[in-house]
Order: sequence, then structure tokens, then C-alpha cells
Amino acid sequence: QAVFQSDIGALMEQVGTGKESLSFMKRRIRRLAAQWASAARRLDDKLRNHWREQKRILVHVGFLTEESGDVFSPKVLKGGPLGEMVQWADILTALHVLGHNLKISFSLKELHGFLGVPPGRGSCPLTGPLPFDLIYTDYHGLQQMKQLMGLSLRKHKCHIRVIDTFGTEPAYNHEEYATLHGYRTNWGYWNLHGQQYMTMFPHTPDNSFMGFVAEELNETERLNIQKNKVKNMAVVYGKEANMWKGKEKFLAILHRHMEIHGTVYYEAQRPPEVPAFVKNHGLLPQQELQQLLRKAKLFIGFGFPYEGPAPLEAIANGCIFLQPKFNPPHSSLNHEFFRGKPTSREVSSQHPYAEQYIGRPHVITIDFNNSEEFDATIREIMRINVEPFLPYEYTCEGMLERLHAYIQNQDFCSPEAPFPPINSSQTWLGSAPSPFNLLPNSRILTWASNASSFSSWPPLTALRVVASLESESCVKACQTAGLICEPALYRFINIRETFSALDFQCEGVESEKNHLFPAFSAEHAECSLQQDPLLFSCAGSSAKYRRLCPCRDFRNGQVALCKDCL
Ligand code: U2F
Repeated sequence: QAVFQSDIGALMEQVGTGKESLSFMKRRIRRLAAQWASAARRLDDKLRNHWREQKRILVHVGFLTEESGDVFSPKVLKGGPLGEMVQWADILTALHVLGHNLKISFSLKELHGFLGVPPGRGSCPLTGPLPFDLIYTDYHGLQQMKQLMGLSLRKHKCHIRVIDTFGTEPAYNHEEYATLHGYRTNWGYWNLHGQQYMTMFPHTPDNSFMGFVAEELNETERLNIQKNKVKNMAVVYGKEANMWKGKEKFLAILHRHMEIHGTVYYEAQRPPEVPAFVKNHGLLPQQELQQLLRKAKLFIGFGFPYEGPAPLEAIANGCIFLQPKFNPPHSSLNHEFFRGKPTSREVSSQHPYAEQYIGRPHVITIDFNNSEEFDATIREIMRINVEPFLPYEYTCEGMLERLHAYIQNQDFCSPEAPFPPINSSQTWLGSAPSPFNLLPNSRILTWASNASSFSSWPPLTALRVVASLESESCVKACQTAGLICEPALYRFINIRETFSALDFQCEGVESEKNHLFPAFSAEHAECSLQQDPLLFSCAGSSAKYRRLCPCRDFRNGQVALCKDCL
């Protein structure tokens, strides 16, 4: 049985010392300890009657190992990316607070030791059982584990979870499919289950959403923030001078109305190239940045960095986040930063989560090229009053709840019970003619009454089947229905009867490896089922197909979990 623990002493010791990245994480863990402890108490109350199994967990942070080059640690104090460090610090704390048996490795040597593979012998198969129930790592760590364990990695890979900032879509993850169809990148092709990849934001339902946390306010702090807001104070998002390059025009407009602050790293001899009217504080410790955000009215992004934690922190401290809309959207097909990343997700603004999940009044997303609109928006921002806001999924309690649910329920190791009762041509053989019911006055199917007899997480009771329009992905189709796509439920709808229940008349039914299937092609009245469960994918669309989509409901503020998921 896992028991919540609020003392972080043992965790701090395990993280160790000797690198700026580790010190950054430890400062963060210490600063947020009280917030985690009170969240743990609340979740404990909420889960009162739940048995939580204590798992043996290894966390191997590949990108911070010397062997992978560790380009991040030397930049911690110089304006380099900190988002990943924020996330790993929070993952470590959450696993520790949930009371699991945790081992942490930041080097190949430690990894060798924990896996029981003697160092310096090259690849060495792990002959005995894996001494862990779960391993959290990243793409670098995965590569290192492959070198270390050779072919035996394959046997154990269902235990692995990959922390993957921007996400990996199934078409890129499937080695053979990616190679044959042009989805091969430097990162993908590990043939994992899509939901073994865990992202920083809920980018795609094909992956699991791990997230991180932002600081929470108590009532007094909330009131003080409201009182002390300076209505003409703006902070610019971007701690490296090159993030400000070419933005002089916007800065000039902004400067007409507001006092502009920055936190751009600089060396004493060489101040950064930002306009003289900017009050630059230099890179601040996280805590001092929070204080600055508490006073500021506006936090403004100029397009880079993409999808970082800072906008959530700003919104949590009562700022309005103003950011540029990308038209056309940025993606691995048209933008250098995303090129080679194993996803074709279209990034519609600097921070699509802020745009789509939070929105006005906290987040305003506009075309920055329209100077009049830009100017009018700044003036509007100075007028309106906005309260601090933090989505539940980015609170400590939300992250603990989500991680708890994943740890206790996600299982990629047990051979999936072949979905009964169907035969080899994927035809339903149950007692009723079709396992589906049509929801009244809609085009949405639910599973008929005996849902509870099939073991699944999320449970089959959450399933809502929707057909996409042509050229529409399942991500979009579910969203339009007020739901979210749930790849774990694909196997239940990959049967002939789904087509007839949705009134698609099939001339023929075939089964093929295609990440868009199951789908209906209107032109040939052809119904296609999915042959390889690894290719079940919410992402992806084609003008030729109407896709069958397994959607589900979700909890308010916790999109990763369905209403019956806890
Ligand atoms: C993102 O990485 P970044 O590190 O650039 O993300 P930010 O949103 O800028 O901020 C990360 C943290 O840096 C902190 C701040 C955030 O939690 O509190 N910070 C600070 O301590 N002092 C300061 O003066 C300013 C900020 C993203 F997270 C990565 O995954 C991407 O690789 C990267 C590129 O898109 O963007």
C-alpha cells in the first residue's frame, strides 16, 4: 500500500548535487513542498477508500546525463530552457509524495547500478526480472537503455514511460509504418503504445498528459494581487535576447501605453540588445519572477518559446497573456523548430493550450501584424480586471490525482484480452445484433448495457462513438461533440457493426495498416478496419475518409480523466 508522504528530505538527498540543473530542481522542490503537502492531504481525503499499490519506480533523466552531452545544465543560469527542469522536478516530487518506492538516476553509472547490469561491458541482456514496475525516462534515456540492455529491452518496454515535451503521434512511433510512409524522424519509431509517451501539455490525446504545476495562491495573496496590480506594467516573455529580435515595432506600440519589463539574461560586460526603454531585470530566480508577475498586468509573448510553463505562471498570478496567432499554423512541415519532431500537430499560436483551454479574459490571441488591433488590445487589457486563474490540472492536487490514476490503471504489459466476442473478421458475436445504442437525437453511439463486463480503462461506459467529417481528425470530431478522443477505446469500435450502427452502407470491408482506420470512404462505399492496434490514432485526417472515433467525457479542469476514471 502506498502512503502519502509530505516530508521531502529523502527526495532532496536522492536528487544529489554538483550541477546547476540539479540545484534549480532542488530549489523548486523545496519552495513548493508545502503546497504539495496540502494537496496530498486533500487528495488523500478524496481517495479515502482506494487501495493504492506501492510501485517500484525508476526515474532516469536521460537529457541531463553527461553521456548525452547535457547541453541544458550549463545554460540554467544563462537563459536556456528551464521548462523541462520544471517538469522533471514536479514529476519527482509527485511520485515521492504519492508514496512510491523511488530510485533516481542522472548518469549511466547510476542506471547500470539500478538495473543490476555491470558497468563497462557494453550491451548486456537483463536476464532476470526487471527490478522496477515503472521506468520514467526521456528519448535520450530510452536510447541509453537500449544500448545497455540490448534486445532484452523489448521484453521490458511495456514498463517504460517516456517524458516527451511536444508529443509523438502513432504514425511516427510505428517503425515499419513510419519507414514506409515517410514518418521517420530522429526520435520516433520505438513501437511503444502511444499513451506511454507523456507530454507537457495535453497536446494530443494519443499520448498521456503528464504536465507540471504552477504556484497556487492563498486568499490573502489573491487579495493582495488584486490590490497591487499596476495597470500599465507589462512583462515580456523571453529570457534570451534573440527572442526579442525583430520585435521593435510591437515594443514601440506597447511602450506608448505601458512600462515594459524583461527578464533577459546578460553578462555584465555585454548588456542584452533590448531597447533602452525596457527595464530589464536579468534572468530572475523563479521566486522573484513570480513577484514581478504579481504586479504586472500584461505578460506578452512574441512567438517564441513555444508552449512553455511561464504563461501559466503569469495567468496564475493575475496577468493577462497576450500572444500572436500563427496563420498558417507552425508545424514540423513548415518550421525549423519543429522539424524532425515526431508529430505533425499544428501549433495555432505561441501557446495553444492557453489559447484553447483557457482563453479570454486571461488569454488573448491576435494577429500581431495588424497594428491597429494590437494597439486596441493593449488599451483593452489596461481597462479590464482579471482574477488569477490556474486550471485544476496544473495544481499539485490535479497532478497528483492524474498521476495516481495513470499509475494504478494504465497497463501496457498484460496481453490485451482479445476483445470478445468477435471473430477473426472483426464481427460482433454477442447476443444482441449490435453492441451499440444510438443516443437519442444525435449521431453518437454508446456501448449497450453489458459495458461493465469488459475490462478497460477508461471504462467502456465512457465510450461515445462519433464519425468524423471528411478531412477531419478524431481529435477535432470529438472536440466538436464536446468530448475528447480516447485511443484506449479504439479496440471496441474496430468492428463491422460500428459502420452499420452509424448508417454507413459498406460495399466491402477490408482490414489494413493505416493510421486513419477504422474509416469509411464515401467515394467507394468502402469500410476499412485497423489491422495493427499500435496504429490506432486520434491524430490524422484525409479528404478521402470519414473516420470512426472513440470519444469520451472528461472532468472539469482535468481533461486526462473521464468522469468514471477515478
Ligand atoms: C519552453 O522552455 P522555456 O524554459 O524557455 O520556458 P519558459 O516558459 O520560458 O519558462 C520556464 C521556466 O523558467 C522560469 C519560469 C518558468 O517556470 O518560472 N523563469 C525563471 O526562473 N526566471 C526568469 O527570469 C524567467 C523564467 C518549454 F518549456 C520547453 O519545453 C521548450 O523546449 C522551449 C522551446 O519551445 O520552450
